[in-house]
Amino acid sequence: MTTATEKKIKLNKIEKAKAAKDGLDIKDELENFSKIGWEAVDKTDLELRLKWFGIFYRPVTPGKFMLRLRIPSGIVNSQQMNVLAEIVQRYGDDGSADITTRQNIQLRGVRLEDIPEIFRKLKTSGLTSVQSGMDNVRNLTGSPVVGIDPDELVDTREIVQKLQDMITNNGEGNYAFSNLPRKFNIAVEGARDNSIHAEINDIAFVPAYKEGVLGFNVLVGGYLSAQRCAEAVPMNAWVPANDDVVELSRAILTVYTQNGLTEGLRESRAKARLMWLIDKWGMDKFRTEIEREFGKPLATAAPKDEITQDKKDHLGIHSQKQEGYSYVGLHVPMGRLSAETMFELARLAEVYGESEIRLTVEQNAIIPHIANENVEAFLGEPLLEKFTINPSTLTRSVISCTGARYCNFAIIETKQRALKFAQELDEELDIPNRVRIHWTGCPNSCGQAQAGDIGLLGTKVRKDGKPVEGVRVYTGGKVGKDAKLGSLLEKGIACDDLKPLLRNLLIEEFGAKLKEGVVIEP
Ligand code: SRM
Ligand code: SF4
Repeated sequence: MTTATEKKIKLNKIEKAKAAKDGLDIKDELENFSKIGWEAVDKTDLELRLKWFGIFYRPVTPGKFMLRLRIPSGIVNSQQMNVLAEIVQRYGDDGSADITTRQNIQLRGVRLEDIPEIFRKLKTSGLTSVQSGMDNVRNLTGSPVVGIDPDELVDTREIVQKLQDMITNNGEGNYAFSNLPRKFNIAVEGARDNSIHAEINDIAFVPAYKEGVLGFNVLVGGYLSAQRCAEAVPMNAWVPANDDVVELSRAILTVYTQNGLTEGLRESRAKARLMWLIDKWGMDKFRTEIEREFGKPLATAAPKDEITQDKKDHLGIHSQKQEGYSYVGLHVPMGRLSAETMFELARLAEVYGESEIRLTVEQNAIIPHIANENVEAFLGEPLLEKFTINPSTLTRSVISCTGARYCNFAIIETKQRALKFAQELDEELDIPNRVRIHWTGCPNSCGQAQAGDIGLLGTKVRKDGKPVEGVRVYTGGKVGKDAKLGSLLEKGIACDDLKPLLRNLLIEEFGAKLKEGVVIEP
């Protein structure tokens, strides 16, 4: 075997750690970690390898871990939600959960000593957190209204579940894909509104007809990062809506991981995402290599895809394709859940629906399958005062990454600030249409600043000679049909000075008007 040294490849630090011991190798040590306590765990196991099981050491809250689940297409049942709520409840004020920008759930406050028991409970309820962090395939996204959307083209649930089972070896961990050169995002869209943000996924399957058969065109290489943001590009491939989606994903992951070393992807973390391989090879060679691994000829792309709608946010009451039933989208401020609200979501899904809750990439929740005659009673439930169905314009669409409260990469606090700005500007302005403001605490862009109508990305700026929390401002991000990334408008403004800038932007670019009686001091 040719070693990295022979080829004079300088592995980066993370690659060296993975080569020494795969993240999945600590599976049998978790029980022991729980006994010896987090302070005694080897530093690399603690800060790195635990992430292969979705367990994130948080330097901001040492000893209180974050646990990232996998919730394919954001579909969770009430029994599972109750299990997650119980875990969070155990940690009192430290316990909470977040709905993430990949329609996933992360739990906060988790103690290492409880992990074996938590994992037993997750397994029994059909959940897993395996390979949800670091150089693995992240939560698989899909339409949050899959199977219930009257405009749906493909019901992708079975495909997405099979994809997750292939990637994670049915939740047991899969060494074939546990040492990718970098993180990897896959999305499978069955609706017309590009609810998955196809353009920012390493692989995105978007619905398209080929010779009258419904399947998917394939986009590859999309990602956001501190160094580079790239929109996914067409691979000139089409697959039918069946197991070929799983097999093509397997082929792409295999080619990516097996060529990582020789093609330089394991040298610099900043140049390791799939797009770098595509750049290096060119699309023709990339496609040929994938086709070889796929084991049969790939059909060329359908001439057009079926993404014909603007992106929906799914809030409010909507008719389902099942006659007589509705789904109701609830606004979860900043995606943050407490044990109490999680129990309530589970209860409402049981009482009014079919024990199912859906999560969205806008960090909100949907309760589907409510008989139309029960919708009114549902709307009267106390939880709907907190998680409303029609929040004011900016509050409705604001999303945010974790930020400084828990994330050590954060340059600024995000969630509280995002909500406050949205609420205050909603008080001042009448805004005719939705404006999606995306906050992200650092250039990693977990809050997808470049996808927002307005994107705010945390940075440090100088004010009165001192460094203070600020943001870079992006505008022009478009989602849904003809999605595109936004561009930089302002390279640094102190958060304290941001409100007038946002107000002016909303007035000049988004048709907002000052509400009657509102006077702004110059
Ligand atoms: Fe992210 C790293 C949170 C979606 C790009 N992301 C992190 C870490 C793990 C850093 C850390 O160890 O502290 C953050 C954990 C903070 C915490 O305690 O919650 C973190 N990312 C998040 C979440 C929770 C943001 C949110 O509040 O919703 C999202 C979890 C998704 C999930 O369920 O798996 C999240 N991250 C994203 C997205 C958006 C997306 O996938 O649509 C992106 C941009 C898209 C992409 O990846 O191409 C994103 N996160 C990053 C990056 C930059 C990746 C790169 O190639 O450079 C990092 C840093 C890294 O990987 O080195 C990062
Ligand atoms: Fe943390 Fe930065 Fe991601 Fe926000 S964007 S969660 S601050 S890594």
